[in-house]
Amino acid sequence: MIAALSDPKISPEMKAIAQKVASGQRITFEEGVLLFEEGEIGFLGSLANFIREKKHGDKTYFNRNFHLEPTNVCLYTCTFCSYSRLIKKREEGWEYTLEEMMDLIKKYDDQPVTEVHIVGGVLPQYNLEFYTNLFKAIKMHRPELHVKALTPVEYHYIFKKAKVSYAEGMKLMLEAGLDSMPGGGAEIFHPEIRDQIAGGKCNADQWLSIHEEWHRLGQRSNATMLYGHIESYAHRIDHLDRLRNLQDKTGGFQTFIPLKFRNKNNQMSHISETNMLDDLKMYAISRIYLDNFDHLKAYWPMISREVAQLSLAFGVNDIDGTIDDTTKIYTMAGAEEQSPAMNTRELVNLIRHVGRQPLERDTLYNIITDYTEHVFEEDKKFKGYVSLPVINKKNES
Ligand code: V47
Ligand code: SF4
Repeated sequence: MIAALSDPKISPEMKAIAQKVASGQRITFEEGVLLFEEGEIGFLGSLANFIREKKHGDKTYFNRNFHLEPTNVCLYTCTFCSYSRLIKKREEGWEYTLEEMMDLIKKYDDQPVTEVHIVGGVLPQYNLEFYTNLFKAIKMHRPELHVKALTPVEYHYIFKKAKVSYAEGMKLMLEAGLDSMPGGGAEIFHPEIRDQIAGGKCNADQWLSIHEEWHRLGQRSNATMLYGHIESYAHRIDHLDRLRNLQDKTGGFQTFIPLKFRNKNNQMSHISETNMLDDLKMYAISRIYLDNFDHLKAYWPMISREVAQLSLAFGVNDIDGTIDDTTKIYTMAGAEEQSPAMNTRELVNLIRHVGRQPLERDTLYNIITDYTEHVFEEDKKFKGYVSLPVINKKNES
Protein backbone atom coordinates (compact mmCIF):
# COMPACT_ATOMS: atom_id res chain seq x y z
CA MET A 1 0.00 0.00 0.00
CA ILE A 2 1.36 3.44 -0.91
CA ALA A 3 0.34 6.03 1.70
CA ALA A 4 0.58 8.92 -0.78
CA LEU A 5 -2.50 7.67 -2.61
CA SER A 6 -4.72 8.87 0.21
CA ASP A 7 -2.71 11.98 1.11
CA PRO A 8 -4.66 15.19 0.24
CA LYS A 9 -1.40 17.19 -0.05
CA ILE A 10 -0.20 15.14 -3.04
CA SER A 11 -1.00 16.68 -6.46
CA PRO A 12 -3.18 14.80 -8.98
CA GLU A 13 -0.17 14.35 -11.33
CA MET A 14 1.87 12.74 -8.56
CA LYS A 15 -1.09 10.60 -7.48
CA ALA A 16 -1.42 9.33 -11.06
CA ILE A 17 2.23 8.25 -10.93
CA ALA A 18 1.73 6.61 -7.52
CA GLN A 19 -1.28 4.78 -8.93
CA LYS A 20 0.83 3.42 -11.79
CA VAL A 21 3.52 2.25 -9.38
CA ALA A 22 0.92 0.61 -7.14
CA SER A 23 -0.49 -1.34 -10.08
CA GLY A 24 2.89 -2.26 -11.56
CA GLN A 25 2.57 -0.04 -14.62
CA ARG A 26 5.50 1.67 -16.31
CA ILE A 27 5.94 5.46 -15.99
CA THR A 28 6.64 7.66 -19.04
CA PHE A 29 9.64 9.83 -19.90
CA GLU A 30 7.68 12.99 -18.99
CA GLU A 31 6.59 11.51 -15.68
CA GLY A 32 10.21 10.63 -14.91
CA VAL A 33 11.28 14.24 -15.47
CA LEU A 34 8.33 15.47 -13.37
CA LEU A 35 9.43 13.27 -10.48
CA PHE A 36 12.84 14.98 -10.51
CA GLU A 37 11.30 18.45 -10.79
CA GLU A 38 8.46 18.15 -8.31
CA GLY A 39 8.72 14.86 -6.43
CA GLU A 40 9.01 15.43 -2.70
CA ILE A 41 11.60 13.21 -1.02
CA GLY A 42 9.18 11.33 1.28
CA PHE A 43 6.85 10.64 -1.64
CA LEU A 44 9.67 9.33 -3.84
CA GLY A 45 10.94 7.18 -0.99
CA SER A 46 7.53 5.60 -0.42
CA LEU A 47 7.17 4.69 -4.11
CA ALA A 48 10.70 3.34 -4.44
CA ASN A 49 10.48 1.39 -1.21
CA PHE A 50 7.17 -0.12 -2.31
CA ILE A 51 8.89 -1.48 -5.46
CA ARG A 52 11.98 -2.59 -3.53
CA GLU A 53 9.94 -4.52 -1.00
CA LYS A 54 7.71 -6.01 -3.67
CA LYS A 55 10.77 -7.32 -5.51
CA HIS A 56 13.03 -8.22 -2.61
CA GLY A 57 11.34 -7.70 0.77
CA ASP A 58 14.13 -6.75 3.20
CA LYS A 59 16.78 -8.75 1.33
CA THR A 60 19.95 -6.68 0.96
CA TYR A 61 22.92 -8.08 -0.89
CA PHE A 62 26.66 -7.57 -0.69
CA ASN A 63 29.59 -9.49 -2.10
CA ARG A 64 33.27 -10.02 -1.42
CA ASN A 65 35.35 -8.63 -4.20
CA PHE A 66 38.53 -6.74 -4.99
CA HIS A 67 39.32 -4.22 -7.68
CA LEU A 68 42.37 -4.22 -9.94
CA GLU A 69 43.37 -1.55 -12.43
CA PRO A 70 46.03 -2.62 -14.98
CA THR A 71 46.89 1.02 -15.71
CA ASN A 72 45.87 4.57 -14.89
CA VAL A 73 47.39 5.96 -18.08
CA CYS A 74 44.77 6.68 -20.70
CA LEU A 75 44.46 7.92 -24.27
CA TYR A 76 41.21 9.67 -23.46
CA THR A 77 40.70 12.84 -21.45
CA CYS A 78 37.29 12.59 -19.79
CA THR A 79 36.83 15.81 -17.83
CA PHE A 80 35.42 14.07 -14.71
CA CYS A 81 38.24 11.55 -14.46
CA SER A 82 40.44 12.03 -11.41
CA TYR A 83 42.58 9.03 -11.88
CA SER A 84 43.97 8.90 -15.38
CA ARG A 85 47.33 10.32 -16.44
CA LEU A 86 47.84 11.47 -19.99
CA ILE A 87 50.31 9.54 -22.12
CA LYS A 88 52.73 12.48 -22.05
CA LYS A 89 52.85 12.18 -18.25
CA ARG A 90 52.84 8.40 -18.17
CA GLU A 91 55.81 8.23 -15.80
CA GLU A 92 53.46 9.49 -13.04
CA GLY A 93 51.17 6.49 -13.44
CA TRP A 94 51.39 2.69 -13.42
CA GLU A 95 51.27 0.14 -16.27
CA TYR A 96 51.23 -3.40 -14.97
CA THR A 97 52.43 -6.34 -17.01
CA LEU A 98 50.45 -9.57 -17.12
CA GLU A 99 52.85 -11.09 -14.57
CA GLU A 100 52.39 -8.12 -12.22
CA MET A 101 48.61 -8.41 -12.54
CA MET A 102 48.82 -12.10 -11.67
CA ASP A 103 51.03 -11.31 -8.64
CA LEU A 104 48.33 -8.91 -7.40
CA ILE A 105 45.64 -11.52 -7.95
CA LYS A 106 47.67 -14.14 -6.06
CA LYS A 107 47.76 -11.84 -3.01
CA TYR A 108 44.08 -12.74 -2.50
CA ASP A 109 44.69 -16.49 -2.68
CA ASP A 110 43.95 -17.10 0.98
CA GLN A 111 40.95 -14.74 1.11
CA PRO A 112 37.31 -15.76 0.59
CA VAL A 113 36.70 -13.29 -2.26
CA THR A 114 34.40 -14.43 -5.07
CA GLU A 115 34.99 -11.72 -7.68
CA VAL A 116 37.75 -9.64 -9.22
CA HIS A 117 36.58 -6.37 -10.81
CA ILE A 118 39.06 -5.23 -13.48
CA VAL A 119 38.93 -1.82 -15.22
CA GLY A 120 41.52 0.70 -16.20
CA GLY A 121 42.78 3.25 -18.69
CA VAL A 122 42.91 2.64 -22.45
CA LEU A 123 46.36 2.09 -23.97
CA PRO A 124 47.59 0.25 -27.10
CA GLN A 125 49.51 -2.48 -25.26
CA TYR A 126 46.34 -3.51 -23.38
CA ASN A 127 44.97 -5.20 -26.46
CA LEU A 128 42.95 -8.27 -27.36
CA GLU A 129 45.93 -10.54 -26.77
CA PHE A 130 46.77 -9.00 -23.38
CA TYR A 131 43.28 -9.36 -21.98
CA THR A 132 42.50 -12.80 -23.40
CA ASN A 133 45.82 -14.01 -21.93
CA LEU A 134 45.05 -12.34 -18.61
CA PHE A 135 41.59 -13.90 -18.34
CA LYS A 136 42.99 -17.32 -19.26
CA ALA A 137 45.75 -16.97 -16.67
CA ILE A 138 43.27 -16.02 -13.93
CA LYS A 139 41.07 -19.01 -14.77
CA MET A 140 44.07 -21.36 -14.80
CA HIS A 141 45.13 -20.08 -11.40
CA ARG A 142 41.74 -19.79 -9.64
CA PRO A 143 38.92 -21.15 -11.80
CA GLU A 144 36.09 -20.26 -9.41
CA LEU A 145 37.05 -16.56 -9.15
CA HIS A 146 34.44 -14.58 -11.12
CA VAL A 147 36.09 -12.25 -13.64
CA LYS A 148 34.02 -9.07 -13.99
CA ALA A 149 36.09 -7.05 -16.38
CA LEU A 150 36.35 -4.08 -18.72
CA THR A 151 33.69 -1.82 -20.14
CA PRO A 152 32.62 -1.02 -23.72
CA VAL A 153 35.13 1.85 -23.56
CA GLU A 154 37.99 -0.64 -23.54
CA TYR A 155 36.23 -3.26 -25.70
CA HIS A 156 35.36 -0.79 -28.45
CA TYR A 157 39.00 0.33 -28.68
CA ILE A 158 40.43 -3.22 -28.46
CA PHE A 159 38.07 -4.70 -31.08
CA LYS A 160 38.58 -1.82 -33.51
CA LYS A 161 42.35 -2.23 -33.26
CA ALA A 162 42.11 -6.02 -33.70
CA LYS A 163 39.66 -5.56 -36.60
CA VAL A 164 37.04 -7.85 -35.11
CA SER A 165 33.32 -7.16 -34.79
CA TYR A 166 31.72 -6.61 -31.39
CA ALA A 167 30.05 -10.03 -31.68
CA GLU A 168 33.34 -11.82 -32.50
CA GLY A 169 35.24 -9.88 -29.87
CA MET A 170 32.81 -10.65 -27.05
CA LYS A 171 32.83 -14.33 -28.02
CA LEU A 172 36.65 -14.36 -27.76
CA MET A 173 36.42 -12.75 -24.32
CA LEU A 174 33.87 -15.34 -23.19
CA GLU A 175 36.09 -18.17 -24.42
CA ALA A 176 39.08 -16.66 -22.59
CA GLY A 177 37.23 -16.64 -19.25
CA LEU A 178 35.31 -13.37 -18.94
CA ASP A 179 32.32 -14.00 -16.66
CA SER A 180 30.51 -10.67 -16.66
CA MET A 181 30.83 -7.02 -17.56
CA PRO A 182 30.76 -4.18 -15.01
CA GLY A 183 28.59 -1.13 -15.64
CA GLY A 184 31.23 1.55 -16.17
CA GLY A 185 31.87 3.88 -19.10
CA ALA A 186 28.20 4.78 -19.49
CA GLU A 187 28.54 8.27 -17.97
CA ILE A 188 25.66 10.21 -19.61
CA PHE A 189 24.52 8.79 -22.95
CA HIS A 190 23.02 11.94 -24.47
CA PRO A 191 25.52 13.44 -26.96
CA GLU A 192 24.89 17.01 -25.72
CA ILE A 193 26.62 16.01 -22.48
CA ARG A 194 28.72 12.99 -23.50
CA ASP A 195 30.61 15.00 -26.14
CA GLN A 196 31.56 17.58 -23.50
CA ILE A 197 32.66 15.26 -20.70
CA ALA A 198 33.75 12.06 -22.44
CA GLY A 199 34.33 12.99 -26.07
CA GLY A 200 36.40 10.54 -28.10
CA LYS A 201 35.49 7.35 -26.30
CA CYS A 202 32.67 5.02 -27.37
CA ASN A 203 29.33 6.72 -27.84
CA ALA A 204 25.97 5.65 -26.40
CA ASP A 205 25.02 3.35 -29.29
CA GLN A 206 28.40 1.64 -29.20
CA TRP A 207 28.19 1.20 -25.40
CA LEU A 208 24.73 -0.30 -25.71
CA SER A 209 25.64 -2.51 -28.72
CA ILE A 210 28.55 -4.12 -26.87
CA HIS A 211 26.28 -4.96 -23.92
CA GLU A 212 23.69 -6.27 -26.38
CA GLU A 213 26.23 -8.63 -27.98
CA TRP A 214 27.30 -9.85 -24.56
CA HIS A 215 23.68 -10.46 -23.55
CA ARG A 216 23.11 -12.34 -26.83
CA LEU A 217 25.75 -14.80 -25.63
CA GLY A 218 23.53 -15.47 -22.62
CA GLN A 219 25.75 -13.41 -20.32
CA ARG A 220 25.02 -10.71 -17.72
CA SER A 221 26.25 -7.18 -17.16
CA ASN A 222 25.63 -4.05 -15.09
CA ALA A 223 24.91 -0.45 -16.02
CA THR A 224 25.85 2.87 -14.41
CA MET A 225 25.17 6.56 -14.82
CA LEU A 226 27.51 9.34 -13.71
CA TYR A 227 25.14 12.03 -12.42
CA GLY A 228 25.28 15.38 -10.71
CA HIS A 229 27.53 17.52 -12.94
CA ILE A 230 26.35 19.42 -16.06
CA GLU A 231 23.44 17.20 -17.09
CA SER A 232 19.74 18.15 -16.83
CA TYR A 233 16.98 15.96 -15.42
CA ALA A 234 15.87 15.20 -18.99
CA HIS A 235 19.39 13.89 -19.76
CA ARG A 236 19.17 11.59 -16.74
CA ILE A 237 15.80 10.22 -17.84
CA ASP A 238 17.08 9.85 -21.41
CA HIS A 239 19.90 7.70 -20.00
CA LEU A 240 17.50 5.54 -17.97
CA ASP A 241 15.19 5.27 -20.96
CA ARG A 242 17.92 3.90 -23.27
CA LEU A 243 18.81 1.31 -20.63
CA ARG A 244 15.16 0.34 -20.10
CA ASN A 245 14.74 -0.13 -23.87
CA LEU A 246 17.76 -2.41 -24.21
CA GLN A 247 16.70 -4.36 -21.14
CA ASP A 248 13.27 -4.94 -22.74
CA LYS A 249 15.11 -6.44 -25.69
CA THR A 250 17.72 -8.62 -23.94
CA GLY A 251 16.97 -8.89 -20.20
CA GLY A 252 20.74 -9.17 -19.67
CA PHE A 253 21.29 -6.33 -17.17
CA GLN A 254 21.39 -7.34 -13.53
CA THR A 255 22.02 -4.14 -11.64
CA PHE A 256 21.85 -0.39 -12.12
CA ILE A 257 24.36 1.70 -10.18
CA PRO A 258 23.94 5.50 -10.06
CA LEU A 259 27.42 7.01 -9.54
CA LYS A 260 27.51 10.40 -7.83
CA PHE A 261 29.99 12.78 -9.49
CA ARG A 262 32.87 13.60 -7.12
CA ASN A 263 34.82 16.76 -7.86
CA LYS A 264 38.34 16.24 -6.49
CA ASN A 265 41.40 16.27 -8.77
CA ASN A 266 39.65 16.61 -12.10
CA GLN A 267 38.79 19.21 -14.73
CA MET A 268 35.30 19.70 -13.28
CA SER A 269 36.40 20.61 -9.76
CA HIS A 270 34.56 23.95 -10.03
CA ILE A 271 31.21 22.09 -10.15
CA SER A 272 29.55 21.54 -6.76
CA GLU A 273 28.65 18.02 -5.77
CA THR A 274 25.04 16.94 -5.24
CA ASN A 275 23.77 16.76 -1.66
CA MET A 276 22.35 13.77 0.15
CA LEU A 277 18.76 14.55 -0.79
CA ASP A 278 19.66 14.71 -4.50
CA ASP A 279 21.39 11.36 -4.14
CA LEU A 280 18.41 9.71 -2.44
CA LYS A 281 16.10 11.15 -5.12
CA MET A 282 18.37 9.73 -7.81
CA TYR A 283 18.15 6.25 -6.27
CA ALA A 284 14.39 6.46 -5.84
CA ILE A 285 13.66 7.65 -9.38
CA SER A 286 16.02 5.05 -10.86
CA ARG A 287 14.12 2.35 -8.95
CA ILE A 288 10.77 3.69 -10.19
CA TYR A 289 11.83 4.18 -13.83
CA LEU A 290 13.81 0.98 -14.35
CA ASP A 291 10.93 -1.38 -13.75
CA ASN A 292 12.69 -4.16 -15.70
CA PHE A 293 15.94 -4.13 -13.69
CA ASP A 294 16.07 -6.57 -10.78
CA HIS A 295 18.63 -4.76 -8.66
CA LEU A 296 19.66 -1.24 -7.67
CA LYS A 297 23.08 -0.83 -6.15
CA ALA A 298 24.56 1.95 -3.99
CA TYR A 299 28.32 2.09 -4.36
CA TRP A 300 29.02 2.92 -0.71
CA PRO A 301 32.59 4.30 -0.92
CA MET A 302 31.28 7.20 -3.04
CA ILE A 303 28.38 8.18 -0.79
CA SER A 304 29.42 7.23 2.78
CA ARG A 305 28.20 4.39 4.93
CA GLU A 306 25.34 6.44 6.44
CA VAL A 307 23.88 7.45 3.06
CA ALA A 308 24.26 3.83 1.92
CA GLN A 309 22.11 2.85 4.93
CA LEU A 310 19.49 5.49 4.08
CA SER A 311 19.50 4.44 0.42
CA LEU A 312 18.06 1.07 1.52
CA ALA A 313 14.77 2.91 2.12
CA PHE A 314 14.96 4.58 -1.32
CA GLY A 315 14.94 1.56 -3.62
CA VAL A 316 18.46 0.20 -3.11
CA ASN A 317 18.81 -3.54 -2.37
CA ASP A 318 22.56 -4.02 -2.91
CA ILE A 319 25.52 -2.22 -1.38
CA ASP A 320 28.33 -3.74 -3.45
CA GLY A 321 30.97 -5.34 -1.37
CA THR A 322 33.98 -5.57 0.81
CA ILE A 323 35.84 -3.65 -1.91
CA ASP A 324 39.55 -3.57 -1.53
CA ASP A 325 40.43 -0.70 -3.84
CA THR A 326 44.10 -1.56 -4.14
CA THR A 327 44.96 1.12 -6.67
CA LYS A 328 42.74 3.91 -5.34
CA ILE A 329 40.69 4.70 -8.45
CA TYR A 330 37.80 6.19 -6.48
CA THR A 331 39.65 7.73 -3.56
CA MET A 332 41.37 9.97 -6.11
CA ALA A 333 37.99 11.44 -7.10
CA GLY A 334 37.17 12.39 -3.51
CA ALA A 335 35.23 9.36 -2.29
CA GLU A 336 34.00 9.48 1.31
CA GLU A 337 36.39 6.77 2.40
CA GLN A 338 40.15 7.14 2.05
CA SER A 339 40.72 3.43 2.08
CA PRO A 340 37.42 1.91 1.04
CA ALA A 341 37.21 -1.49 2.63
CA MET A 342 34.64 -2.94 5.02
CA ASN A 343 34.87 -6.37 6.48
CA THR A 344 31.94 -8.79 6.43
CA ARG A 345 30.92 -8.03 10.02
CA GLU A 346 30.81 -4.27 9.34
CA LEU A 347 28.75 -4.76 6.18
CA VAL A 348 26.34 -7.14 7.86
CA ASN A 349 25.83 -4.81 10.83
CA LEU A 350 25.41 -1.78 8.58
CA ILE A 351 22.53 -3.53 6.80
CA ARG A 352 21.05 -4.96 9.97
CA HIS A 353 20.98 -1.63 11.80
CA VAL A 354 18.40 -0.30 9.37
CA GLY A 355 16.19 -3.36 9.76
CA ARG A 356 17.16 -5.17 6.58
CA GLN A 357 18.28 -8.72 5.92
CA PRO A 358 22.01 -9.13 5.07
CA LEU A 359 22.84 -11.70 2.40
CA GLU A 360 26.23 -12.39 0.90
CA ARG A 361 25.84 -13.09 -2.81
CA ASP A 362 28.06 -14.03 -5.69
CA THR A 363 28.22 -11.80 -8.77
CA LEU A 364 25.15 -13.44 -10.29
CA TYR A 365 23.06 -13.02 -7.11
CA ASN A 366 23.24 -16.62 -5.94
CA ILE A 367 23.16 -16.50 -2.14
CA ILE A 368 26.40 -17.62 -0.52
CA THR A 369 25.56 -16.92 3.15
CA ASP A 370 22.39 -15.71 4.83
CA TYR A 371 23.50 -13.58 7.80
CA THR A 372 19.99 -12.90 9.13
CA GLU A 373 20.47 -14.83 12.35
CA HIS A 374 24.24 -14.79 12.48
CA VAL A 375 25.91 -13.23 15.52
CA PHE A 376 29.61 -12.41 15.19
CA GLU A 377 31.86 -13.42 18.08
CA GLU A 378 32.96 -9.79 18.57
CA ASP A 379 29.34 -8.64 18.91
CA LYS A 380 28.21 -11.06 21.60
CA LYS A 381 29.19 -8.61 24.35
CA PHE A 382 27.01 -5.90 22.74
CA LYS A 383 23.91 -8.08 22.81
CA GLY A 384 20.83 -6.14 21.68
CA TYR A 385 22.85 -3.36 20.08
CA VAL A 386 25.28 -4.33 17.35
CA SER A 387 23.46 -7.49 16.37
CA LEU A 388 19.93 -6.11 16.25
CA PRO A 389 17.68 -8.75 14.73
CA VAL A 390 15.93 -7.96 11.47
CA ILE A 391 12.54 -6.38 12.22
CA ASN A 392 9.95 -8.85 11.10
CA LYS A 393 7.35 -6.52 9.65
CA LYS A 394 4.77 -9.23 9.11
CA ASN A 395 4.79 -10.20 12.81
CA GLU A 396 4.51 -6.59 13.90
CA SER A 397 1.07 -5.91 12.55
O1 V47 B 1 32.67 4.89 -15.72
C1 V47 B 1 34.97 8.25 -12.81
C2 V47 B 1 32.96 6.72 -12.67
C3 V47 B 1 33.02 4.57 -13.34
C4 V47 B 1 34.40 9.71 -11.34
O2 V47 B 1 29.41 -2.79 -12.27
C5 V47 B 1 33.47 8.69 -11.31
O3 V47 B 1 29.43 -3.46 -10.23
C6 V47 B 1 32.31 9.77 -9.67
O4 V47 B 1 31.54 1.60 -13.30
N1 V47 B 1 33.16 10.81 -9.65
C7 V47 B 1 33.71 3.26 -13.14
N2 V47 B 1 32.42 8.71 -10.49
C8 V47 B 1 33.16 2.55 -11.90
C9 V47 B 1 32.04 1.62 -12.21
C10 V47 B 1 31.54 0.68 -11.18
C11 V47 B 1 31.76 0.91 -9.83
C12 V47 B 1 31.27 -0.02 -8.90
C13 V47 B 1 30.61 -1.16 -9.30
C14 V47 B 1 30.41 -1.37 -10.66
C15 V47 B 1 29.71 -2.62 -11.10
C16 V47 B 1 30.86 -0.46 -11.60
O5 V47 B 1 33.43 5.45 -12.31
C17 V47 B 1 33.32 5.34 -14.59
C18 V47 B 1 32.80 6.71 -14.19
O6 V47 B 1 31.43 6.81 -14.48
N3 V47 B 1 33.83 7.83 -12.25
N4 V47 B 1 35.35 9.42 -12.25
C19 V47 B 1 34.22 10.83 -10.46
N5 V47 B 1 35.05 11.86 -10.47
FE1 SF4 C 1 40.23 7.11 -19.54
FE2 SF4 C 1 38.15 5.99 -18.31
FE3 SF4 C 1 39.38 8.13 -17.20
FE4 SF4 C 1 37.91 8.41 -19.42
S1 SF4 C 1 37.14 7.76 -17.40
S2 SF4 C 1 39.98 9.26 -19.06
S3 SF4 C 1 38.29 6.49 -20.50
S4 SF4 C 1 40.29 6.11 -17.52
